[in-house]
Amino acid sequence: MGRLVDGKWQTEAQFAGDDGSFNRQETTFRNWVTPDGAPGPSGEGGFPAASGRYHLYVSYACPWAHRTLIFRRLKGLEDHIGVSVVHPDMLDEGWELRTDFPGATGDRLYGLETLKELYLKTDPDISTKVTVPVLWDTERETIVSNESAEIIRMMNSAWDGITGNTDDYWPEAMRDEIAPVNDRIYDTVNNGVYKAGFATKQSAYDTAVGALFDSLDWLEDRLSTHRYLMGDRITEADWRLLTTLLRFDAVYHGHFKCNRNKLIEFPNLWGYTRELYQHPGVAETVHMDHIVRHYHYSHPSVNPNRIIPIGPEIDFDAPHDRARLKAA
Ligand SMILES: N[C@@H](CCC(=O)N[C@@H](CS)C(=O)NCC(=O)O)C(=O)O
Repeated sequence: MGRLVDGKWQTEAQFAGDDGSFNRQETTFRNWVTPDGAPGPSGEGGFPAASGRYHLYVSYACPWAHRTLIFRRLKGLEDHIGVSVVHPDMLDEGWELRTDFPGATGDRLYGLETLKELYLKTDPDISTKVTVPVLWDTERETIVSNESAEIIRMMNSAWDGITGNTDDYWPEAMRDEIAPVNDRIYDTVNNGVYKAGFATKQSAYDTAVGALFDSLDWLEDRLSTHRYLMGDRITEADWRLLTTLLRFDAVYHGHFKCNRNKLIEFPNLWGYTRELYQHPGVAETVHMDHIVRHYHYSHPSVNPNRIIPIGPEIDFDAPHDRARLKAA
C-alpha cells in the first residue's frame, strides 16, 4: 500500500486517519471517451471512441474494477478494449503485474512490472494513489480515467457506433431516480464495507457497520417488490451493487467484520445476486480465487499473518425465483 508523491513511491502503514475512519481518496484522472472526442462532463477532450485504442488495467479482486469488466462484456467491447489483469497480492510496491497467479496476465502493452510505472508514464512527477481500474489511451499514452463510475458510463454509450450494441444501463429518463440510490449504496455498501473493515476505532466501525446493515435491510425490502433496484429494468445501479454483494460472504463478512448477517440470509438480496450472476456473460467476470487471495493477503493491518480461510463455498448458480416479480 502506498502512493506516489512528486513521482516517488511512499508506503503507508495503515488505511485509517486519526479518528479511526477510512477515507477514500479523490480520483485523479477524470477524462471521458466520447463518440467524437468532444470533452465529457469532466476533464479534457481528445479521447474519441475507437477500436483497439484503449486498454483496461484491472484487478479481478477489486469491486470497482469488476464493474468495468461487467460493462465491457455486456456492451460487446471485448474485441475493442484490451485488458491487463494485475496479481491479486497488493504489497509494498502496490499493484504488481506479475504473472505467477492463474489469470494474472502481466502488462500486455509495455511489460511493466508494477502499476505505478504506468502512472509515472503519464507524468514522472505525479502525486497520486495508484488504483485500479485504469482506462489507458495507447495513442496519447496517458490515463483517460481511473474512476470506475465514469468508465462504466463511457462504456454504456461511447462505443455504440462501433459495436452496434445500444443496450442502455443509464437511461436518460431514469437518471434522477438512479442518482440517490447510487449515492446511498456507494456510501454505505460499496464503500461501507471498507469503512467497517479498515476502521481502527470502535466508534468508526460501529457507525459504518450500522449504516451498512441499515442499507442492506432497505435493499432487502426494496427487492421484495422490485425485481431490480429501479423496477423491471436492469440499470447501472444493479451492476454497481452486484460487485459488492458477490464478495460479501467470502471476504466482507469475515475479513471486514461485516457479520451481523451473511448475504445468503437475505432471501431477496441473495436471489437477486444469483439472478445477476447468471445473466449471460457475468459469471465469467467473477474470479473468487483472486478475491479471496487479495483481501486476506494484502491488508496487514487487518490480517497480519495472511492466513487464507477455508471457505465458504457459495453456489451462485443455484436457481432463483426472481421472475415472480416480473410485473413489479
Ligand atoms: N474511485 C475509484 C476507487 C478505486 C479503488 O480504490 N481501487 C482499489 C482496489 S479495490 C485500489 O486500487 N487501491 C489501491 C490503493 O488504494 O493504493 C473507482 O471507483 O474507480
